[in-house]
Amino acid sequence: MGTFVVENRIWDQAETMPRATLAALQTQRLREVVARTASVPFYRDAYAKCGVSPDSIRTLDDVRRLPFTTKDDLRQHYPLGFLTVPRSEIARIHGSSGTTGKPTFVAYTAQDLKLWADLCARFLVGGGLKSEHLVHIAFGYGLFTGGFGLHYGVERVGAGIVPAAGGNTPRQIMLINDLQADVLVCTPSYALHIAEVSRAEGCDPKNLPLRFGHFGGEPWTEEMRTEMEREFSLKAFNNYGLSEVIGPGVSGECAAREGMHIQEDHFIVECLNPNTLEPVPDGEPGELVFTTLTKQAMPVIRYRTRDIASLNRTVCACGRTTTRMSRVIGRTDDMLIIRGVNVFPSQIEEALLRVEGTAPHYLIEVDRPGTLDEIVVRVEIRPQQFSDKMRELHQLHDQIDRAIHAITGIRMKIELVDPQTIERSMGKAKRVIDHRKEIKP
Ligand code: DLL
Repeated sequence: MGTFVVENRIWDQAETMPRATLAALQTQRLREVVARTASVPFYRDAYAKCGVSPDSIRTLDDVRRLPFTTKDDLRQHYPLGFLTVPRSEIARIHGSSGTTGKPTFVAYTAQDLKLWADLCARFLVGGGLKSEHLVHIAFGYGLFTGGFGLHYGVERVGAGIVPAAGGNTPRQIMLINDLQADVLVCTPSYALHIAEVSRAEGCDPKNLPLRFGHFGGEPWTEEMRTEMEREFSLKAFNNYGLSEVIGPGVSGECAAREGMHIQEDHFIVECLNPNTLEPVPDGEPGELVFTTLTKQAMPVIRYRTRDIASLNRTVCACGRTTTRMSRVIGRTDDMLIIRGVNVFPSQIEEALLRVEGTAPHYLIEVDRPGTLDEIVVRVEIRPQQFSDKMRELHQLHDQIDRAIHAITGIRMKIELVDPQTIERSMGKAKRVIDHRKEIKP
């Protein structure tokens, strides 16, 4: 049983459906989405190859007969080759925050936008949002799904919104303070940055009026949650999503905060071994794969997220019957392989946050100067820990070295850097620079 930190509230009774009813609904919806997507040449060809038709979908397990969709498939049909409705029905277009090349676009009909707002309302209410709250949204408003997605979710619940968007942190703090916002919505790394700037300006973040935080859009750790809750004196909730599937609203934590509830009446989730593409047992990490069941403009079938997490199908203390996913522990593509060992940046972060005196700002640089991979972790020390005593700095260095070794099993080069020297981001933090990718064989 989870420990409740906020009142347990459920937005939509669909979240508590008996599993058998849910399975029947999912199967019916799966059949419908297979029929709808057959108008997309990519799926039409793929279905012909796999020998599936809507009528051949009889049970939920039949999802495994369907073809996968990857980001690369979307790229190859740039810009809107996966559209299943006439262009005139498009109500909005968003794009994924790709760091290289062109974005991948996702289209929504008016009904998709309504569904999206409802799905965001579900996790927001699960994490304590009430109509009397004022919510400060510091996500970018634009092609990125974070700003608009959360905005309409909050609006659906009936709470007030300060659409601050990203940038100008001192001004964000002024707005939070002057308007007395109760809830902060942004990436976890930006929330920590707000705390830090507030402190630098002589305002203890605890004195900000914030009481709840809904953070998502990038990986974070339990240690970061502890840090954030201590800094701001708020309750922090995790929510997950990706543009290709709908944006934020795919899953989110409830008051029990023991995993993020996947909105399974609208998405089928699978957790697969990324190499064999066979399902992994519950509780074991694998790649999450989502099929959208009800999206109209651009449904995706078995979309490979590259996100690594595990699933938990046990019943939650909150009463929801939906499967929960763990935190995302990494991506198949930011997974670093250092001298043969798989390392996720989140493991390094976990190690750093265990050591008193380090700030949650770090940069991992990987290189291969000769034949061996070399990894350097630059980590900021806290201003209050800043010391010119060599002995203390050595001690800190050794503690970090031991913590990283204990968690990842490998030794990395640690460089302690001055406070405020690692670049801050307004959106998703950049944690890894892999110079090896620049080396062409
Ligand atoms: O980041 C959607 C979103 C916005 C979710 C705001 C939550 C809040 P994309 O830009 O397409 O969409 O990036 C999706 O971000 O595949 C994950 O790797 C990562 N991600 C999103 N939420 C989380 C989270 C949005 N809570 C990619 N924990 C996903 C870990 C997350 N990673």
